[in-house]
Amino acid sequence: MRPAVLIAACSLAAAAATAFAADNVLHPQAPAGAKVFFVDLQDGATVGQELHVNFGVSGIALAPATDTTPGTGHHHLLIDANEPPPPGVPIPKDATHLHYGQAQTTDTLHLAPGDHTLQLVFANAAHVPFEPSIQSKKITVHVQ
Ligand SMILES: [Cu+2]
Repeated sequence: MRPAVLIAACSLAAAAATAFAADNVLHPQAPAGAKVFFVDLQDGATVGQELHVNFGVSGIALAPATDTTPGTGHHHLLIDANEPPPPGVPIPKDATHLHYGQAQTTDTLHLAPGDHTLQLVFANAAHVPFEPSIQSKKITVHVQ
């Protein structure tokens, strides 16, 4: 193989590797059967303004956001969010999209009285949802 051809072949391989890495980051594939759920909070529950929630996960490994191992991720809690986050982009980080990037499985929320929706979405180290999305049912709590 002549050097020019060899270089072309090498950069093709590098491009393929980069594409694979980007694919893993922006389009992480969900293992079959992976799920997230509220451990002890029922849809329609009446709760206090200080609400302790426990996040469950099965079928996929929990890891802090600093761990970029493919096939791992962390919990996100959506509070009163209209739609689950779209695939291919990081979940926003704001008052209605909480990240648990230290692999936490619990939090204490402070909610105003009234009805609120809660939904868990699992995402990778880049905060991008898996495909298909690993997400809980969106539940409603009545806060007294
Ligand atoms: Cu995140």
